[in-house]
Formats: sequence, C-alpha cells, structure tokens
Amino acid sequence: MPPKDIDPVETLEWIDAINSVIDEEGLERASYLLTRVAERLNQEGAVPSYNLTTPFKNSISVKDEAKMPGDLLMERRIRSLIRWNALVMVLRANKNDDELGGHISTFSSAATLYDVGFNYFFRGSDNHLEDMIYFQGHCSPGIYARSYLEGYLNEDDLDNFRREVTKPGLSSYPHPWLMPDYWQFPVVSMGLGPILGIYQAHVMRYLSARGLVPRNDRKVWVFCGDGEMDEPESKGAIGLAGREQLENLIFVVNCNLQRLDGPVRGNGKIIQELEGAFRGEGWNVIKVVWGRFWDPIIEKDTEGKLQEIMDAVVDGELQNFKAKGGAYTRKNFFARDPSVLEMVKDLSDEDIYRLNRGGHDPYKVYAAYHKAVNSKGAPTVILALTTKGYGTGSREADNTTHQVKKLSLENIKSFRDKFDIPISDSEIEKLPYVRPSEDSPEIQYLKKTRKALGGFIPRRRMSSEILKMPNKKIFEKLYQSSGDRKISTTMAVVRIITDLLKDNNIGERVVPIVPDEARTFGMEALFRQVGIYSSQGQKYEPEDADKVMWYKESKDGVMLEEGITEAGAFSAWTALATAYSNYDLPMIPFYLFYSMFGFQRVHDLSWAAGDAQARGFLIGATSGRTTLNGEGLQHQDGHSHILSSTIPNCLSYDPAYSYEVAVILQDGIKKMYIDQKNYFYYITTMNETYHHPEMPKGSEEGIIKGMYKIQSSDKPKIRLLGSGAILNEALKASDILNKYDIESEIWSVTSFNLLRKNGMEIERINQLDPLNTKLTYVEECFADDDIPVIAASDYMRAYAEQIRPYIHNDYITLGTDGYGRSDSRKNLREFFEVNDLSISRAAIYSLFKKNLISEEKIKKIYKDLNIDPSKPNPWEV
Ligand SMILES: Cc1ncc(C[n+]2csc(CCOP(=O)(O)OP(=O)(O)O)c2C)c(N)n1
Ligand SMILES: [Mg+2]
Repeated sequence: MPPKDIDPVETLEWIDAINSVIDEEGLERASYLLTRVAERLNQEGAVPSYNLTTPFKNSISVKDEAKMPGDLLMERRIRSLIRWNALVMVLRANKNDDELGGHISTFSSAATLYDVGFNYFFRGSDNHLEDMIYFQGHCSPGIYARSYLEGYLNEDDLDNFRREVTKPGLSSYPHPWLMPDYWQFPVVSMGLGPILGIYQAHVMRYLSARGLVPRNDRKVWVFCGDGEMDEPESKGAIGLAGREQLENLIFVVNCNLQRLDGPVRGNGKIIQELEGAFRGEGWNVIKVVWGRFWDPIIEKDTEGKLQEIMDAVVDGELQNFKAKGGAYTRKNFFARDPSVLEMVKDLSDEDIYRLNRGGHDPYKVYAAYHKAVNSKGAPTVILALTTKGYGTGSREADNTTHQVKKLSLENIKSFRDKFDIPISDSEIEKLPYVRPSEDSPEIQYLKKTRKALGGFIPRRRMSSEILKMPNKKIFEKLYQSSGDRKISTTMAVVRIITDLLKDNNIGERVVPIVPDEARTFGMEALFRQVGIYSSQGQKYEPEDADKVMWYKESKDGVMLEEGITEAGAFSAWTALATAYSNYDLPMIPFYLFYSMFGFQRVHDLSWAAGDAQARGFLIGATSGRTTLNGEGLQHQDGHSHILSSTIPNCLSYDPAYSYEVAVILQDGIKKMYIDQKNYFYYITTMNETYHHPEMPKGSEEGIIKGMYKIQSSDKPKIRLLGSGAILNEALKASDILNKYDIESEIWSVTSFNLLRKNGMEIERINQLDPLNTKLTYVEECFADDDIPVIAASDYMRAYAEQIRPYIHNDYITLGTDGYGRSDSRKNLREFFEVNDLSISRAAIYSLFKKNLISEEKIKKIYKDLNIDPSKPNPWEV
C-alpha cells in the first residue's frame, strides 16, 4: 500500500514544480533534479520508492518520435501482399489431408515489426557485415512471403512449404540444416533465440575486442514471443547483456498477449512485467503500446484518468477488446470513467475497434527502432503491443488462434478487404499468390529499399576461408609414451589447446571456453598466458597478483570464462562455432565442461548447434561414471555418449590415451576447417592419471574409425574391447586370463558411436543392392576369427551394445548402468562390474558357453576369483 497523502496541497505544489521544469527545461533536467533529491533520501537511510516500471504507455512521446521517411502507403501495399502470401501459403499447405500445419496468427501480429525492420534498419550482407536476425520461428511464412516478392523464392517454393522430403521445399521453421543458403539461426524451440542472440552479441564484442572483426554498428536483433519469455533460457542471460552493455543487441518482444493455449498474463500485464525485469538488468526499455490513432485521445487526458484505466486494465481484458470489438471496448474500457467515455463520444464503435496498437503502427515502430539503433551503452528491448491473428476476422485475438491453419471463406474475404488485396470473389477460393510484375512500383520500391540497406536477408554464407593445418609437432609430441609420468587425457587435451593457442597458422582462432571449471581441468595456467576476456578489463588488483598463474582479466583476453552457466557457455561456443558462416571467420572453440553437465543439461542447444552446422570441439572432461569417482550421482556421467549419438553431425569419441586424443583432434581440425565438413566433435576425457604408451605404428586410421588393436596374441581365445579409462581394466583382465591359459587380443575402442554409424551405412548399402558383400569396419577388424568378444566401457551398456549386429560371435557388454555414487575408483568399478575381474568373468563365462571351458574348470576359476552370485545388481531400483 502506498503511504497516505497527508497534505495534498503540498503534494500538488511539488508536482506543479516538476511539471514546470519538464515544460521549460525538458525531461532530462527534471529527472536529474529528482535523482539528486532521491540521493538526499538515500543519505538519510530512507528506502527510495524506485519504480522499475513506467505507466502503461509509449516510452517515446509523440514530440520525440523520429519521423519515418518512406512512403507509408506504398509500404502498406507491400506489407499487405506479404501478409496475403504468407496466409495463402499456410492455407494451401493445409488444403488436402497432408496435415502439414503452419501458423497464421503469429506473423499476422508481427508483420509490421518485421516490415519496418526490412524497410529501414536490417543491414544486408553485401558488405559482409549484415545484421544478425533471430526471426521468431512461427513467423517463417511471412519471411518466405517477402523473399517471394523479392524474387528469390517462386510459387513452387511457396507451394512446397513444409514439403521437404521429395522436394527441396521450405522448412517449417528457420533451419539452416535444411535451407543452408537461407536461414542462419535455428530458433523455434522457445527460448533458444533469446539466449543464443545474447551470446552472439557478446561474442561479436569479444571478436572485435581481439581485433578479429571490426567493431562497427552491426546489430543482433532477436524477435520473440511474449509467451516465449517465460522460458528460463529467454530471460536467463539478460543480466549478461546489461552488465556488458551490449548496445549491439536489440530484442523485439511481440506482445500479442497470447500464447498457444490462451493469455500470457490474463490477470496481469506482460509488458509491465517485462519492463521491470529488463530495466532491472540494465536494459533500455522502449514500450510501443498505442498506435497513432490514440494520440489525439491521449492528448485530451490532461487529468490522467485515461492513463489510470490503461494502467489498471489486465491483459485478459485487452485481448477481449480486440476479440469482441468497439462496442464492448467502449463499455468495458472507456466507460470506466465518465470523463474518459466523453473523450471517445465522437468515435463510432468501428473507430474504437480501429484504435491501433503500437506494434501495428509503422510510425511508432519506426520511432522505436530508430531510438534502439542509436542507443549507446546498453542493450535495448522493444515491447510492442500487438493483436494475435491480426486481420483474420473472427479468429482475431481468439483463444485458439495460435493453431489456426484454415480460415472460413468469410474470414479470408475479410482479410482480403482489410488489406486491399486485388483478388476478386471469383478467384479467391483458388487462394492465388499475388506478386506484382517486376517493373511495378511495389517491387521496384521493395528492391530499392533492400539495395540501400546492403541486400536481401535472410541469407547464409555456406563456405568460408580455409584454414591452414597447425604444426604437426603439437600432436606428434603426444605420440610418445608418457615415460615414467602418469597423466590424464584431460591434461593431454589441455596441453594440445595450450600449444594450439601459440600456433602460427591457427593460434588466434582457438578459443578455450569454460563455465567456471578451469581449475578442475588444470587450465589455470591459461588465465595468465592468454587472459580471460572481460569487456571492462580488470579494474582491481587480483588477489593472487603475486602468483605465477594469477587471475588475469583483460579487454583482449582470449579465454571465455562464462561463469556458472552451461547454457550460456554453450551458446557462446555456438556463436564461435558458426563464426565461419556469420563472420567469414572460422574459429576453433574448445568448450570444456563436466561431461555430466553437457548434453544432459543443454541438449536442446546442442541439437540447435547441429542444425546451425556448428564446427568446433566439445570436451566432456571428468567423464566416466567410475572414473570421476568422488562426486556421486549427479556428477558421474555414464551416458553422454548415448545423448551425443542422437545428433546426426556430432562425431563423438571416448579415447583412452593421449595419442588417441592427439590423432582425433588433428583429424577434427582437418575435417572441419580444411575439408569444411559440417561436423562438430564431442570428446570425453578423464581425470584419472596413468601411464600412456607410445602410439602403435599405423593406428591413426583405426583411432579415427573407432577402434584398433593394441595387443595381439598368437592364439587368442578371447577378444577384449575397452573404451576410455576402462581400457586399462581390459589390459589387467588379460593378465588374469593368462593365468588360466586364456590368451586375449585387446582393442581400444575410441568410438562405439562411429562403429555403429559405419555399420548402419554398410548394412544399408548391402540391403539396397543385395549382390553387394561389403563388410562393416567391425566385420573387417574381426574377419575370420571364431572367438567371442567382451566389451567394457565407463558408459551404460547401450553404448557398447550398438555394434552387436556386426559381431558374428558371442558378445557380452559391460557398462555402468544405474545411478552413480561416490567411492574409490576401484570399488566403483567392482560395483558396476567394469573392473578387470568382471571382464575376466565375462570372458570365462563366454568360453564356458562355447564349451571351451569345462564345468569343473569354471567352478574352480569362479572360486579363485571370488565371484559372488548374490552380488547386488547395480541398476536395481
Ligand atoms: C521449447 C518449446 N516449447 C513449446 C513449444 C510449442 N509452442 C510453439 S509456439 C507456442 C506459443 C508461443 O507463444 P508466444 O511466444 O507468445 O508467440 P506468439 O505466437 O504468440 O507470437 C508454443 C507453446 C515450442 N515451440 N518450444
Ligand atoms: Mg504471444
């Protein structure tokens, strides 16, 4: 409750005083004076009443609006055609029974927000410095419709909206994977656009701070829905944007007040709520609430009564005003106060209905964008009030409008009439596209505006500079044995990254990224060596300034230490991993993270990175359910390879030795940055230290394909496959087996996922052409031997199970199914049954099943090995 006014006359004097300052000296002076007055209050210890929100009205007053220079009517005609073609595209896609879907209402509410951008603000790609625009996914028909008028898409293309299997059609939503020369940013999963856009702007500043791209006024525009802002990802990183004063970032939130099921905030005001949230994080907030038809009415509101109603009305009612029309609005809005009702007495019900919302008024939107692109020192969010389903007759602001894919003939006709589309009643049922001739004033105008802004968008660059391979010695160093030293694969990868950072060919492109975990991975030496990027430099002497590895933050720091945000760090990685396309600057980002907090935490972002054709390295450090031993259930990853295998262009590896790491990284750099293949890499590394042998000659190919032999035998009776740290257990198992005269052959499996992929490919080739007798790589490796195979990894059995179809013999898989827990590595491996003894047990059992070991002998061996038949099952629930 606000405090009671005990002296209204005195209050009025203060208000009059500030009014006269506003009138005579302007707003800036008035707010300066009030800020000084508030400071006095602060000094006395009073809590100032500091409102984060302003009244529910346009942030830019009419007199301060920048004037839109273009031809309003011409632009309206063009926009109407875009609206029509977008509508028709969806209606045609849903005319038959294919159930293709599509959205009408989202774009219809956002058309003006995009159009003003296309006509005046969005920079094209002619100079390679195009603005980066994260289009709201459900608006895609509208973006295609514009490209159609531009002549880039034709009617067949539009007819192939959502038909991509038999024809190279138009993808449902922005998907670079499916339209690689068009869409840049995959966004339709709600919340990804906002977080990816923020980190894109952050990376843009990072790259310019390092002198890799010019610092210019290139912008990142993020268009999103008001419902979408509920996703934690949408608002989760706005603090970073405020803190880093990312003036290159503009959010446009289309506040049509509805989401899929109904109102976003029926009982409140989403615009006000977002204003508070963004302002609190240091953003410029520009509200575009009312259109220009409201201006003369608002001007009459000298007493503030209309404003009081505007402030009080909830979004659920605002929705009604568009759904139920002018008479309803007069009764339920203006009539709340007799003096306000009086203000609209000369307006018909139809006039009241037509009182437009800010987001549908090109003048208001222009003024907002103009202010946003010229704002300095902070990111900007534009909160634009619109109507969902704008122009769709009875479906406008209807609670079900989101999913409308078909319109009644009546509604189609009213749409045509509202937007003056030149289609007669006799033609309308055919739902024709409309494109004026090439030399028409409309098409000429459209092309001229885009030319002036640097060309058409969206467009995506598909190829870019080819990098030179780094010095081979960086990798070859690790081909040697580690000698007496015990090291971990995490140490190996960090050593390679450190050397790559100094490489003459690619050093400046390498970016280590961590989410507050550098010390965990032994990367702290990099703090001082390359510096941690900080947009503000370092304004303090670090606590450890006298140490060798001090915490160095600097404006041109190379390392991205993103703090505890895996989603943020991954988004930064994505921006760098796609820099080859968005900046024509291939970057080599290495994102190191706790493998448990990788895919499992941010899988939607990794899926989007695949769609965006990211190229870079993800390093799941501290991996393995028993290898990272003391951390317990929420840390110990035994399934990230299963998750990574779901992404078609992600190549994943679980290497055991540092030379394997070296071979994989070298091959990855070649594939992604020289051959320009659209892969990204996921490599798990471990914190367990052990001795690393010298690389066996000629094993590179096998390491890359997924497995190679590390121990042969003249008369092997069993074949042991080990992956990652568990390879050592297989080696120890072979010693145990030797005691029983069982010789084994040992293979290091660097990737069950890749072996599986190869298997699927070859199997399919053979099936399609039955006379083919091609062998899978696994079959090639295990050609004519008749010996059983045992596989063990630090991942769930499903990981090793993947190659079962290609093993034509008994095959037993061991893995770490079940929840992790903390204990010593030794105990954990025994518990999960991936230790030397369990591998030996599986080997002996499979030989017994093949009648190669007698009943008597197996009993003796089991006794010898203390095998306990009542041992609890580790995945028991
Ligand atoms: C992560 C995620 N969850 C759910 C959906 C399904 N979905 C698609 S659009 C939509 C409503 C969007 O509302 P809003 O953000 O307000 O956009 P509008 O269409 O109103 O502009 C939902 C729930 C999705 N695309 N992504
Ligand atoms: Mg909405």
